[in-house]
Amino acid sequence: MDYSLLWLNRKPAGTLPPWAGRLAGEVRTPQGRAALRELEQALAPHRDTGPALRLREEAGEGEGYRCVREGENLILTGTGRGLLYGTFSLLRRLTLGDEAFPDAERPAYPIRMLDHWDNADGSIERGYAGNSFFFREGKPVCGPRTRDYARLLASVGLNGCCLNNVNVRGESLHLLTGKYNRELREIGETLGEYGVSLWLSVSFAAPLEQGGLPTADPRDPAVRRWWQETCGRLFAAVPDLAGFLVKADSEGRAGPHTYGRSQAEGANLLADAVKPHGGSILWRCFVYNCTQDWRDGKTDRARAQYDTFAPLDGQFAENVYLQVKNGPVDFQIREPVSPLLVRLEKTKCMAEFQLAQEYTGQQRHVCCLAPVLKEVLDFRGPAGKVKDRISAVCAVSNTGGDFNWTGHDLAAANLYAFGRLAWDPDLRAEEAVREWTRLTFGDDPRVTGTVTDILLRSREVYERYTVPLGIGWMCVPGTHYGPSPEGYEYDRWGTYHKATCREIGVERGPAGTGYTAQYGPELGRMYGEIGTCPEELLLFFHRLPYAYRMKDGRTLLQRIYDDHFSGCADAEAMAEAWNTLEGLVPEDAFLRVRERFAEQVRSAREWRDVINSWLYRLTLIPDERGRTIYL
Ligand code: GCV
Repeated sequence: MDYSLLWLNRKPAGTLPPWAGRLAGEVRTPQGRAALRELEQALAPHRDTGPALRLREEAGEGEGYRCVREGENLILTGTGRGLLYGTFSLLRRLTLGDEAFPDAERPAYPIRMLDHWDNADGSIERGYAGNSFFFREGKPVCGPRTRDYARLLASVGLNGCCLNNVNVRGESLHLLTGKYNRELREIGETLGEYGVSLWLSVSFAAPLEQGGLPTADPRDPAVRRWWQETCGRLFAAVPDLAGFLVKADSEGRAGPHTYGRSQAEGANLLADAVKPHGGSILWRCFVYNCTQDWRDGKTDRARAQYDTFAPLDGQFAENVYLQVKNGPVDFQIREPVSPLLVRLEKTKCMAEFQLAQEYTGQQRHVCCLAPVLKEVLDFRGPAGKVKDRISAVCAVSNTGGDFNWTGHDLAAANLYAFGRLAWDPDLRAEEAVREWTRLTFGDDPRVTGTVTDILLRSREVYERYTVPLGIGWMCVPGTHYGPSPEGYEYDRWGTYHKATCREIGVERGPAGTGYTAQYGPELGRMYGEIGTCPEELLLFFHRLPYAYRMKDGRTLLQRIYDDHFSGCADAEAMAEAWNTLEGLVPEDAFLRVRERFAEQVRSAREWRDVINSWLYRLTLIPDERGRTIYL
């Protein structure tokens, strides 16, 4: 096989419970059959009589399962999908040697999915793990890898996948129009066997681009008819299709604003068209002015999404989910939680994370994002925790056609942890990471200890040697890899830190852009006052002089210098820690990760030197500890 099965490589071993020797069950659906097949493959049953694992399939739509002991038998009950999740849960627990099966489990959200930014030509926007396995030479493709991908997703509880890039271009535009219905149907069925629904990104301008209409105005009856007819044909031909993902009025893409209409009018147009087919619309909130003038001190990109969508709360159709990036700007290593996720009351929200490490080391650096997911899910707003308020969850996928799916072997932990937390947001980040480590590398405590330690520290280490304190955006424009402190300063994207020789940061409190008010009075006050603003976000919310004293007495500048030195030293230490695992983990994985660490260390040193030297030249304030900073 030219790819790994990741955490599914390991099977239950050692002494298994008596019921594991025999399987029995009447299964009717493709998912029920898939569950039975997984059990047969993993447990290799060898008895005809005696205690058994029995599957009882129920009718219905649910995804939960129940597990009870009857004498020496174990009975697993649920719909086909429920049986599938129950099966993977049992197998995971058996593999980990954990016999305490839960009585019942069900997922926290009905939609738990990955968004692929795959293009029809096989490339992947912000992809760091090879080419697409969904598209080759302009066409969707379905093969053994499609099924194994679905198995991987189902094994961690994920149930959806959007096949193509939200920037719908070129041949991808034809996914909507029938040209690839046969391929889509096949992919949909294959994913569907494992309970994974198929979603497609579509262009809001499709009536113009494909339909030959003069407009895509949501109020135009011909546009409405075009969407309805197109959806009628597509959903009939691709029965596993769950709906559309739409990036509108964003980064040059057309949307309802193009026609003077609201985001709600745009989303509801499509919601009406998919509704008769049981479909839903995932409508992205990533709407902001991307042609800003850096001299304009008033426009604050962080405000844009809330300003656009909050006044529309309650106006979206019931089959619309607003897809909200976890932070207000764009997947930086540290951002506050998007105010939309804590303030919308009458609209279904889907939190969007980014496993593709666009700004977090591009799968050349280890950067475990489980702590970021948890931070957002556990964040408490005025009406409760994010995890209790959202209705769905998704992440930009970090997968591609590489042997190990994620480029960096350790980046697979992000995929695993996202699935586990999407199913159960109460799980601790440490648990998800430890499970992944044990399923991937086995139970040698030297390995699990070292790998989990590397993973759990990695986000904070990356943050220190790149852009601490919430500054963000000091990366190379376009590629977003490597340091460029002023790369985005005079550009049109609205991502400025406005550093001078005296101060750095954008003031977003009441005396500045007023962004903090979007959180409501209590949180707004907390973020708006320098003394109560969490230090890790200080420069996201405030503009401060370099001489500002941090809580531990260091100056702001000294803290930034120190973070770069210590972050880089910790990256070096993580690389050394990995080297101690030679001979304890499979050699090919050891070598691949060692090579990535060499690049991470090189890049961390570059970040340290470029950022520190730039600040030293700007301020002429030396490092209090006299370390080398290049003038
Ligand atoms: C898919 C950022 C990325 C783009 C991405 C966009 C989005 O701007 O750099 O590559 O486009 O976010 O989320 O739509």
